[in-house]
Amino acid sequence: MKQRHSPLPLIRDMVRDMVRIRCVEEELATVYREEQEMRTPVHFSIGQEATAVGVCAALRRTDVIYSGHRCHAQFLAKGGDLLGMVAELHGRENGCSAGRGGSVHLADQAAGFGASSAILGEMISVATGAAWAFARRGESRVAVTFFGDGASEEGVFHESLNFAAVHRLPVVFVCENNQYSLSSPLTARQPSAGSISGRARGYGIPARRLDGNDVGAVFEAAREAVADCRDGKGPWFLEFDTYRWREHVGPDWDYDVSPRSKNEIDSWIARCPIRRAVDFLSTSDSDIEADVSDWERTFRAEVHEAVAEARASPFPAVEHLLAGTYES
Ligand SMILES: Cc1ncc(C[n+]2csc(CCOP(=O)(O)OP(=O)(O)O)c2C)c(N)n1
Repeated sequence: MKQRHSPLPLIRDMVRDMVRIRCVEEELATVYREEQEMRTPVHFSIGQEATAVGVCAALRRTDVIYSGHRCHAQFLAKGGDLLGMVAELHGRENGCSAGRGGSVHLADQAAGFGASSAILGEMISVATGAAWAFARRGESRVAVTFFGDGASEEGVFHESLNFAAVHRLPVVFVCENNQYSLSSPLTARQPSAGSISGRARGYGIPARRLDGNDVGAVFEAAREAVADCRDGKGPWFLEFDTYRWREHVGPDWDYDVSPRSKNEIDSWIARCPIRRAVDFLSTSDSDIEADVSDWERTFRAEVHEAVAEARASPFPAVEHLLAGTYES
């Protein structure tokens, strides 16, 4: 398939980042199934890596992103600390949320990953508030919120878009439209007329709907949106069509146990964002296939080291149970 023309070294870097995320999630899925060490629910983004990587490649470290339950890919793409994430999934004290939050409550302020939350749509409003703060303080920073097609059905989605449009806030709304909310397909939940990005246009927000498995196209769209936000011409709305390969929550495949048929899943696996970008590069870059294999070895070893270190780390002490809560 055709790839947009971002600079080739950049596409190479984005391939490396996507491979890293794929390796981290695949290895975590394997050890999750084998061990009972991780007691957090996990929502993997395997198959959706291009949206996180393409958008984050257009951001500065000082820009801040917010996400929902399916947040590992964005956390890593923004530069979040791998051990902090893996230890958090293990409920350890050195986890990025001190072992209190699990996989749906990641945070890394130094990397510009503000927060994630499993309350559907919640972070859309928090990102809008962060963008308001950036604008009021005159800071050249952009807030980005990632959410699914299901979250666009929450009331807070509409309130936040309207508020951002009225105040022209530097926020990019990124909808990862993976076609399902749990096992409920988009076609059964939303009217056939119109689209999610069309609703954003209804609030006067410029919006684009693109192939979310084309990392170059994702990056180019994000770059334009982020530049406009930095110039005071925000907000922007980007809807990316993509697909998660595994079950909604958990490490397994869900072939034929939901409305998602094997044929449908396989047709999306054939559109793998990593394979597509590698195929595109390999016409002019004879080293890319070998480099991908090297990266895979390196990243799989890296995540195993992080898992071992997390498991050797202490759980939060009982006497610190209330640390970080309003009561303390
Ligand atoms: C306010 C709220 N309502 C319902 C849920 C239950 N819930 C968790 S994930 C989910 C589906 C989310 O679908 P989508 O936003 O498309 O994201 P995806 O899981 O497909 O990435 C629902 C309904 C929730 N967590 N919060």
